[in-house]
Amino acid sequence: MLSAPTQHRIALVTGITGQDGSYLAEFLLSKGYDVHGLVRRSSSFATGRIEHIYRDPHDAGARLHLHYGDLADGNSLERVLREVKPTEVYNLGAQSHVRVSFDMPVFTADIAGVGTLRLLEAVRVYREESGTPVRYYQASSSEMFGKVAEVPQSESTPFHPRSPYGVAKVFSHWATINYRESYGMHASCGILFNHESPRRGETFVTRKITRAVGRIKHGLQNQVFLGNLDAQRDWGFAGDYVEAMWLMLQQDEPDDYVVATGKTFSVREFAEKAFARVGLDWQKHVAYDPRYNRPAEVDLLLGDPAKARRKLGWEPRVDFDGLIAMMVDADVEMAAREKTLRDAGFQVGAME
Ligand code: NAP
Ligand code: F7E
Repeated sequence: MLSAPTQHRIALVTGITGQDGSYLAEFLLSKGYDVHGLVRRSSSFATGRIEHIYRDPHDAGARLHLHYGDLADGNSLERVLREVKPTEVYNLGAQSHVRVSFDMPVFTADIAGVGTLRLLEAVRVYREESGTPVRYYQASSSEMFGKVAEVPQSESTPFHPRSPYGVAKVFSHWATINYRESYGMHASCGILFNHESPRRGETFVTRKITRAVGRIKHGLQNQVFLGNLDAQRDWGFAGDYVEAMWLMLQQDEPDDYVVATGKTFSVREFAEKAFARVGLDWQKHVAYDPRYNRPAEVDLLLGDPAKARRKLGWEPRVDFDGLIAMMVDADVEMAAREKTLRDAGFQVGAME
């Protein structure tokens, strides 16, 4: 059941510069929130996904505020909470790449695992000291199901993570539930299955494929190297999924929800359809490179979103074909701009 807002709504979002953070910021601003984002210091700007909000001709830009802080630094979290005085906190910050988590397991555990605990603890103290009833969202992941115990996966499916990332997310998931049960915090976990968009990081498989399709179409490259084509994922659209995050925090009671489409496809099917969208045969352009395999793989993810549908009234709007069309079309346009730059003598390239 939706609870009516009783006060001016202020959201604090960690991971605001990421894919989900950018869609969530847009969504919350459209609902009238003041949105505050935690950004970490780096030598170049990481704000490309939210820059357009500042250029918004209406007042949304004025309601978006950024604060330096890091999930590795508990003091910065405490300071930002005191400054912002949020009514809702969305913890989306993480080292979110599964393959990279095998290369940087301790860092991944520190940010995606212990970082959550630092934030929960800072929220607990802030809430007790200020008497403000803060609501908390935790970005849990279908990677927690890993070597799946059943198909489809629901809120009651046991976890069996297969990567340092998945292990860290299980820790965060249970830490969040523990704070809910120990301190009566309104803390909810969204167990989100893979969700993508034109803003998806370029090293995740969907975006890597659609970037390659755009660049191959415009003659900027000829091949893309991929790992395991047999892996199956339940892929949705990030713009749909951030609404589910918000809905969880509008309920009277905190809870945990699977957010998914209820359909699964292989990496091979994604590649086939993405290349077909621009009239290309994927088999002529996709090559195998074992470097992209993982020490332990998650073979099949398929979510059961029945609880989110029933209790939140949430439904995904974009299907698999719609997602591929949206991503390919955006990346074909991006490659056209790259080509113009290349033809004008600038160096352009894409990271794998
Ligand atoms: P993303 O694009 O990789 O964004 C991650 C965000 O976390 C970025 O804003 C990043 O900042 C920030 N971050 C990284 N290290 C940090 C640190 N030490 N302190 C503070 N912030 C830090 O990820 P996403 O796809 O938007 O996913 C959002 C969240 O949902 C993540 O927690 C992810 O693990 C989880 N999740 C994602 C999916 C999915 O399919 N997308 C599914 C389930 C769960 P920089 O921009 O500075 O790097
Ligand atoms: O891999 C296979 C790979 O990196 C998907 C994160 O957002 O979703 C994401 O994690 C599949 C895997 O996403 C390549 O082996 C083949 O089976 O796009 P991905 P992911 O690992 O599922 C979950 C829900 C999260 O929570 C994470 O934060 O594709 N695959 N060839 C490849 N993957 C990549 N990245 N690159 C390849 O070349």
